[in-house]
Amino acid sequence: MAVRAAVRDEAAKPDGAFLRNVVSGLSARPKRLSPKYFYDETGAQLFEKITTLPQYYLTHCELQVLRERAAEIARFFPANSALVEFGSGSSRKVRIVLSAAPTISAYVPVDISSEMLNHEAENLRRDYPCLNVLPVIADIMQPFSLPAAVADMAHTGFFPGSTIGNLEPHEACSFLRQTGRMLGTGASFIIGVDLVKDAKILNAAYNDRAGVTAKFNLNLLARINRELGGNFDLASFSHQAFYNSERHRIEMHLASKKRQKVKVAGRTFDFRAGETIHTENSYKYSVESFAALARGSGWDPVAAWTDAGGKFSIHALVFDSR
Ligand code: AVJ
Repeated sequence: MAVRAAVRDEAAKPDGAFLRNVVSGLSARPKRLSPKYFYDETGAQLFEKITTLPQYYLTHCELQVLRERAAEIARFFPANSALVEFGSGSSRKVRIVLSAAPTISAYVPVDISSEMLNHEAENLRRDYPCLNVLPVIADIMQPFSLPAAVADMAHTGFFPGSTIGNLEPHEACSFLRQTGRMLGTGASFIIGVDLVKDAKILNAAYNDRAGVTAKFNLNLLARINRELGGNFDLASFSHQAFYNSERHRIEMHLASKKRQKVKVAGRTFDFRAGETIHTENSYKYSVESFAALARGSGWDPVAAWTDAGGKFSIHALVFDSR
């Protein structure tokens, strides 16, 4: 109970970091905003809807690999170990792992969005009564402490969804190093990584016909209006997403349809017609290029599985701090 109370207090704090990111990002050229702020309650719901779209193959393919390889993945969870999930969101994927690996005695979901975190923690406590569920509200890109209750256990990281693709490759490298130090020598890490593929498939996944991805992108402006007193007119910005093949990444932007001024927290920002705010990168790797990145970050890539169509990969890494 004490854990849940602490979690609620943390969530009530106004997020000064969000204001700072918005002011510095809208003052920069080109303008940019961090994708971690997509996930307020509305954004998290819109993202869940994206994962059900037929064009958004990432989730379907990753679930297929998790189901097919659950027994092999379960071997990376030693007896009485703790599973630490980075950016947990909905618990659909971790349930497959928990059901296949009864050796897991503690589950530490880490997420920046507290609503979903607490809700999913409740459901998991109900469905896995022997599991110690210890949620942590934190920005996974910043160092954070593991709960004291899991300090002496073996740790296995779980980072599904290709969220690591939001990072620049050099940032992914520092993230992996930092995570290795936190999980400890001998720890394993199970990571979902989206693969480079035909640009048509990639572009379709980020430009769905129902317009949910557009809503998800525009919700960032709505969130600025709600939380930071902004006056963005959502109708005068449009969703843009395209594959940048030189850099192996999907880029998402919000483009101003006209010349305009927008106010946020008492400051004015000017937009040229067509000027964009860069809101997200989603890097794509080959199985080999990701294994090389892991190797360069202190991890041994020991296994990699893909779905039948070769669209999505799950890697198993073991930390070896030479
Ligand atoms: C959650 C970061 C993996 O990059 O595919 C989905 C977010 N953005 N549609 C991704 C997202 C647009 C997603 N990640």
